[in-house]
Amino acid sequence: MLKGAESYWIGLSDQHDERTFRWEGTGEEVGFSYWRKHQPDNHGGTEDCTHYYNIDRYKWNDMSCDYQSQYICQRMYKEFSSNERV
Ligand SMILES: [Ca+2]
Ligand SMILES: [Ca+2]
Repeated sequence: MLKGAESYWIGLSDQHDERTFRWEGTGEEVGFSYWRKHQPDNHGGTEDCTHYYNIDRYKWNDMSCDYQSQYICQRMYKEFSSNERV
């Protein structure tokens, strides 16, 4: 990951219909787009979730959903362990 960059997931995915990005929850098609250049590229054929970095003008990139759950688990673990120390 780029230095100083934080990644944020947005609830947008094309898991059910490749190349059609929908909001998770409502299932509505996204009415606008703010993709980075050359994205979404569905890299490796497995990128169905969307995130952005707090740099690069917050532009979107599609990324593997597996990575998303991993990231969220790590975050929760960190918060949990820091609470424990207090
Ligand atoms: Ca995809
Ligand atoms: Ca991508």
